[in-house]
Amino acid sequence: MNLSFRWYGEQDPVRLADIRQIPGVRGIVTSLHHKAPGELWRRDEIAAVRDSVERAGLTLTVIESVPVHEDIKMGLATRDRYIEAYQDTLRNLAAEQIHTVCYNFMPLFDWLRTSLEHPLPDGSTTLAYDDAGVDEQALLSGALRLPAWNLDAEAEALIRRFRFYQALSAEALWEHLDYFVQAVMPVAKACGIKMAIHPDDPPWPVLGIPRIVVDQANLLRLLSLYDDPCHGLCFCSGSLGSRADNDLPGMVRELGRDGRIHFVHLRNVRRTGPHSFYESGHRSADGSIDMHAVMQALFEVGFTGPVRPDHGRMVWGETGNPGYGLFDRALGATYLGGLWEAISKSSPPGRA
Ligand code: DNO
Repeated sequence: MNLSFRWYGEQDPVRLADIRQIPGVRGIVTSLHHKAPGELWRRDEIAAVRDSVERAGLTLTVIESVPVHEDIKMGLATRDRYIEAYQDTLRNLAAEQIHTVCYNFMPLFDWLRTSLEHPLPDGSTTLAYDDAGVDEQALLSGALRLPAWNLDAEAEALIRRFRFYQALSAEALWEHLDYFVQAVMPVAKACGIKMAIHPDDPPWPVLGIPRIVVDQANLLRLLSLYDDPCHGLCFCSGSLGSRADNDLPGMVRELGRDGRIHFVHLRNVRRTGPHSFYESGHRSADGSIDMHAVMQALFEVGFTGPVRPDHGRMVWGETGNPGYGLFDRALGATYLGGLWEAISKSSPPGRA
């Protein structure tokens, strides 16, 4: 397991030098955050980010993400030009020795929460979601924003896209995803890049907008669209685990046994209803997910790739990007590293 940490670039209040001091963390997960979706990433721009990570004594393990332009998700005629840019960006990343790329296929909003400062009894705050609290107005007016959203559309275009997706069937979204997969995976395969799709978060349709990367059946369907190891998954325990019917260790065993899990996000959630949850601390005891069982399954399928502690709570008065402070994610990293050490040492030699 290659313990890594997400860094939002030079704008991130968490510095590479801080990350370097977290026990066991040597990998960095980042992106070219200044680039708009659909824009080509040049080699010199990629090299500059990689070099700044390396100067800090760390290694750039994963690009999260190369965002997929909305026209591709909407299946518009203009998508081909953005797909070409995507293919060239992958070639440039490979030429700069970057071999794992995360992306998602969520219409418009990427991960979504209804509260960014949900108070916990210990005095920390966390991110929370409740279907009942999703406010269409707040989403469309820009009153709610999360760091992952690359909304390049003006208000009017945003509303138009929103209505477009509400009228789009899940099957049509599958077709758009398939079109993207068929165009991009041969390039990824040829240049030695592992593509890791992130599940939808939350993993169900929101406000009538379809979400399809949500459970084991759909993940298997997705993998079968292009049956090659380059076309794989980012297994995110927090996203998938916000649904009680997702058996996470079972999913790791099923989806990971042929080396199709390329990247893992580990965090815990406390489910508070069928479509509501808050993000707890990483420990199994704090949320609804048995983190030990998930890691045991990863160990058993021989997973050795990059893992990052995902979101953290805000603790000790820290402020910063929602979910992406330093302190609680660092606690998560040491906890996960400890679990992994215990699992590896208690397993018979020869296993993973
Ligand atoms: C949230 C993240 C997601 C993820 C993208 C991948 O914190 O896990 O925003 O980066 O969905 O494309």
